[in-house]
Amino acid sequence: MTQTYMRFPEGFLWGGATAANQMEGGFHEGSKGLNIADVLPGGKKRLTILQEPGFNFEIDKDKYSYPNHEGIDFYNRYKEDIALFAEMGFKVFRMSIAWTRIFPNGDEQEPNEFGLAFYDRVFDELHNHGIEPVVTISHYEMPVNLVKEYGGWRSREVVTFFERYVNAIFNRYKNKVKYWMTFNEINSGLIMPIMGLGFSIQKEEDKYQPTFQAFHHQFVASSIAVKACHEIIPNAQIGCMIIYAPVYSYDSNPENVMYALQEERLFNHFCADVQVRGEYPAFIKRYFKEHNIKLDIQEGDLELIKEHTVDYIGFSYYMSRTEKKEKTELEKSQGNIMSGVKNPFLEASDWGWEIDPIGLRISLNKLYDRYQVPLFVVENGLGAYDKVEEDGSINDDYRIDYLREHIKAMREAIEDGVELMGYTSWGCIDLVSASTGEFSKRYGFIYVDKYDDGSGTLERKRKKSFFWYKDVISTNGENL
Ligand code: BGP
Repeated sequence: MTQTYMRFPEGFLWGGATAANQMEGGFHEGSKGLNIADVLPGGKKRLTILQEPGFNFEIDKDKYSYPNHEGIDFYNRYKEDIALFAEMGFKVFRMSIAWTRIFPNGDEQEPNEFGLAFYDRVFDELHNHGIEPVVTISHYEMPVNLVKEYGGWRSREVVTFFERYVNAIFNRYKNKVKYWMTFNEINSGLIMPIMGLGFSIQKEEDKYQPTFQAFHHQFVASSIAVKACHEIIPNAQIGCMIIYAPVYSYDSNPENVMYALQEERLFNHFCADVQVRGEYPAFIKRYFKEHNIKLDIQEGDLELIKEHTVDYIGFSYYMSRTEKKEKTELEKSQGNIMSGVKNPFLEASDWGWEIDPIGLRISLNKLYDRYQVPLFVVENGLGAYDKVEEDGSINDDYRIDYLREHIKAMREAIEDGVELMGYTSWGCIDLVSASTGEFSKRYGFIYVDKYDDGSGTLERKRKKSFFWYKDVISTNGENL
């Protein structure tokens, strides 16, 4: 019997996802200040810097001139890019606002008009094409001044600066943006504190007290944003955003099953529990005790967190993770930024990210079972090396295969009863990789002529997947 699939629900939000620091370029145009991505080197050493203790931010703006400073020059080419998204039929476009365009140093009293005006132009252009923006308020781009002067999210003062920032953007864009998200991949602070929490760990012990204090500040900031958003833009929806990678036990040894459960709760559920359920879960209280973590919680914080929970969960899904309590160096998976062991049933991308479409169905079901709020897959995709043929075509069938299987998995999850708002695949146009700072790790439907050594014309070209995705959207997921 052939299986018949339901269509995706009417109004399903198909689109693509990006982040300001990875695409805009124009890093000092419009009085923009420096953010974290502006002072990180590109290339292989970036991942080590992100994960290992000891990095010091330098505010030498000329030291690292590539790749984030130039990105793909969306700052000047946004009209052309948005026209291409419209050609694919995008209903939504996920992007972030660079905090440093609005408050260049983060701690000013008044917002920067040039920055505000830039996003007005982008939102207007999107609306001209019938595309709704989905905006991440903070996507790995904290102002460097807040990192240097205040210690990033370790400092309570940063909550006040963030409040000023969100009030400025909600008031300015209240008639232009209906879908918001607070912090991109907030749980990334557990594995990449520089990106997630705005500070670099100097020694192993920093993984505990300062890290979780910084999380607490972000949770308070997130609730302040949710409250302000609901007050200023009553018809808007605001979500959290987490990395979700279901954790499988390597085998049925209860020791490993328990270990996988603990890793899953800490990495996948801790942040969502606080932001969606509005309270610190029981398991984290035990973790705090065992690691001697004592949070400085001010009066009213817990009430604020309880009362102002998010409307939906946005999450990124790239891979699953397989865990074992004791693992040898040989067993460890290479490249999976969340660590774990190799899963013998899965193939991996060229960067070691294990490809697991069923894992997306599992993730959607686990999240929905636990939280019962609408879900939004706001990142998913395959980073791959692309080749431009002599006739100019780019035949990225591997990307189509990856996306097709993940879209099928979403369709299954919808059949399972999951409430899914939409799907914005990551890097719908090639952009700078967050973890490696490389250009050669491409995700796009649109190829950008730009290379790791900084050369390239920045010309845009439609890949084979461009036409495929266009068909997927126009048939609301029927033609895969
Ligand atoms: C997520 C980030 C994105 C993005 C993506 C792909 O973690 O939210 O910013 O870049 O992963 O990762 P990478 O660029 O490292 O391949």
